[in-house]
Amino acid sequence: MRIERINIYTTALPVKGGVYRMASDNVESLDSTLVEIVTNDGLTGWGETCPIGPVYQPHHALGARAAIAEIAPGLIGSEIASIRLLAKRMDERLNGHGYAKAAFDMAFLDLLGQRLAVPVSTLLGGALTDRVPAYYSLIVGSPEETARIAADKVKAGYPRLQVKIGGRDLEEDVATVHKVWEAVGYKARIAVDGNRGLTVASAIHLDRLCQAIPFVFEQPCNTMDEVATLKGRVTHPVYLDENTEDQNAVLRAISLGIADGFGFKVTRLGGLTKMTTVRDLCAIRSLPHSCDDAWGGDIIAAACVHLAATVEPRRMEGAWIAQEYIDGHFDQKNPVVIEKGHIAVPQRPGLGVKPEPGMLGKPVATY
Ligand code: 0XW
Ligand code: MG
Repeated sequence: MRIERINIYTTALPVKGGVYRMASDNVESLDSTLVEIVTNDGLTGWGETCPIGPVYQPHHALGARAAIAEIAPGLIGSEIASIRLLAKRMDERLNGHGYAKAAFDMAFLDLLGQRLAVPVSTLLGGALTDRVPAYYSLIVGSPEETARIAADKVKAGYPRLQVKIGGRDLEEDVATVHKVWEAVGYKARIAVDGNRGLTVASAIHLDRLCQAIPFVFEQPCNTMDEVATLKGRVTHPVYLDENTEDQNAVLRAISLGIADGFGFKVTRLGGLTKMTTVRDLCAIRSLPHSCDDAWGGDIIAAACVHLAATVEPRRMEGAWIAQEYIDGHFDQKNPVVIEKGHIAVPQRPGLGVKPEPGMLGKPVATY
């Protein structure tokens, strides 16, 4: 099975409700890039990369497409058999830019799964479950409104909530965390996500002012060095998200003992194959983590869910997919959907999802 053609598509994913508010940025519409690999035996494999704007992490949609343009011509004619060989070929075309390579990695696995008639979760080591927990991300909002939505989402079946804070007065952040806790208590696990927006001083204050509330503190400060200074000074477990820019960053955080868990993004870490390495490193130290991406449609959602199914359930912090914040699906017959706060793992060969023919319009590039 050889790569005959690669088509690149773009599509806008507007935010349902108008705006997605985080400490680091407010976004209204996301620019997703899809890779379709067509093989000589007529199979198609899909990949996707969709940074949540250019500020959230050091990746952006135009950067993804520029990187894809460097890589794609060098893949034409390649055999889809060894994922490692294909990764090497990509590295020979371009240094770094894992978030663009991630889209190809997804498409390779999608093709290999279809060829071998197994779901991608099998290629990632094997699923431990056929249904993974999701979590709901509560954007930065007033304490009352955030608590109201939190209670609704717990009623709808979400086992975990992520409360966004930062970019405003400490008082409002503290009140929001308290109100959410009063509204949901032990009925859901809570992560409080600063999205890099807090100073070390504010993180310490928030920790003390919310002492008795059992939450995990996600990416409170901007850099890994700032987060490292929290060790021993805060009582809540600290998770890293945005700072895990590649596998080496994860290895560094684990070996320094500065992270009690992680919010992982599949494309930021360089794709599903690279994610299996950090998944296994986390397993060695019993570290919990999520299997998310910054944003994306059904292709990214399927990738996150296949991976999440391979994580030991006690350490699985959920798979976040953008469904609650976008309208519609790429795949209307087999969409990836959240039901009662959980997501069924696709059982069809490969990723198990395909954009409806023609829905993405004409490719923006073909190789
Ligand atoms: C909740 N997320 C997974 C979606 C947005 O991209 C931000 C992200 C996070 O945890 O920071
Ligand atoms: Mg986060």
